[in-house]
Amino acid sequence: MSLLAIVLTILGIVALVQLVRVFELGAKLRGNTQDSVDYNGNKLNGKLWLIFGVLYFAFFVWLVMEYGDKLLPVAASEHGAVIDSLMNFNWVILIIAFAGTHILLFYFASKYYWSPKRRAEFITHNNKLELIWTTLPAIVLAVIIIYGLTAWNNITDEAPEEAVNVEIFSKQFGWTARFAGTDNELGESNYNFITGANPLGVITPETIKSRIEDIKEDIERIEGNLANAPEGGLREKELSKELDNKKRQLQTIRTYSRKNTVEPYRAGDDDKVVTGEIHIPVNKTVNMHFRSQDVIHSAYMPHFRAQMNCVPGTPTRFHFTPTITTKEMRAKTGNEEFDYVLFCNKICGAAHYNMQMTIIVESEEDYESWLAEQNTFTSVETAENRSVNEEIEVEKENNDLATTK
Ligand SMILES: [Cu+2]
Repeated sequence: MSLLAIVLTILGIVALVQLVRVFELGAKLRGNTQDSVDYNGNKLNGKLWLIFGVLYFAFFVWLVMEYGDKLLPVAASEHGAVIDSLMNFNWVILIIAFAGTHILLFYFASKYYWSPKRRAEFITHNNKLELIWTTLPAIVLAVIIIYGLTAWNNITDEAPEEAVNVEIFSKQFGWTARFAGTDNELGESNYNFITGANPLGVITPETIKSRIEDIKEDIERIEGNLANAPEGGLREKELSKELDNKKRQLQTIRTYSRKNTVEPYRAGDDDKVVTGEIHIPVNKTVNMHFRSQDVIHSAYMPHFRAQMNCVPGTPTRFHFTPTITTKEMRAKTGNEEFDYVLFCNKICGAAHYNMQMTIIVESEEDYESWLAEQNTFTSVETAENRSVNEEIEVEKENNDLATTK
């Protein structure tokens, strides 16, 4: 069937070419050549340009009226208003330039169609014109860039001290948030500490201890397997490679317990780890810190006019002040189901569409009581807490001994 289709297509093209040749031959016999330009035909084309121009602008106006409100939703953050006026300012300039150039284009095309009564003027150079069309765009562009840079510098400035610190952690495919707790300080974190129970790799004296224990167990297991593996085989090679990796990881984690005091790692103790839905206070600056476990994601919160890439190995941040609560927004939009949303704006893999998180903006009191209900990071392991400090000290001494040896 496909062969038949190909043959038919080729035959069709050949027939078309022959048909065109017949027409050309016919025209030649009648004494018409393509070179001769017809005055009436040109005049008609000129008029058609004008009609096309009118339809073109009518289509533009229709597009704006039909889809104008499908652009960004209502801005719900302090700097959102700045971004919107910057955007509108650019739109005004664009529309003036677009309308001006296109009106002239259609007007000239319709007016200066070919006529035997006039000759085209031959202009090689015009200083005045060159000056106008170079300086005017230069001034307009300079204004746009200066306006834009100033707005951007203000938005990306340092967050104020009292800002609420929240970490947004991304991985394929979901978000996990961490709130700094009562000390408003996010505990340190490192990927070497990521486990099922500690998905964000937060470093606390407890996680240092349990990680060291886990890895020691792993090493013992691998050493046991290695003893049983046939000598010189592939299995032995793989196991010794795995053993090297584990030993290196242990070394890295031990550097955290070797520091003079483990107190700095107490900041992570009261951190709250939240998934699914986060709450933030209205009219208070939220300083978001972004991390990624695997690939580049992009945290996008269109209502807050906020977007920041989440890059593995490179923490990023963005701060903003929400100005409208979820409740107010529901009343404003008349949509009882309205929710602020955080979603991934980088195609990061098969379930990219699933990377969404609801954000609830509420009064500071509501936010505080919500936060109090969330689980503290260490609450799961509190039973064996406090005595850990001493154990880590012992571990530290052992390490020091091992190093001096
Ligand atoms: Cu993603």
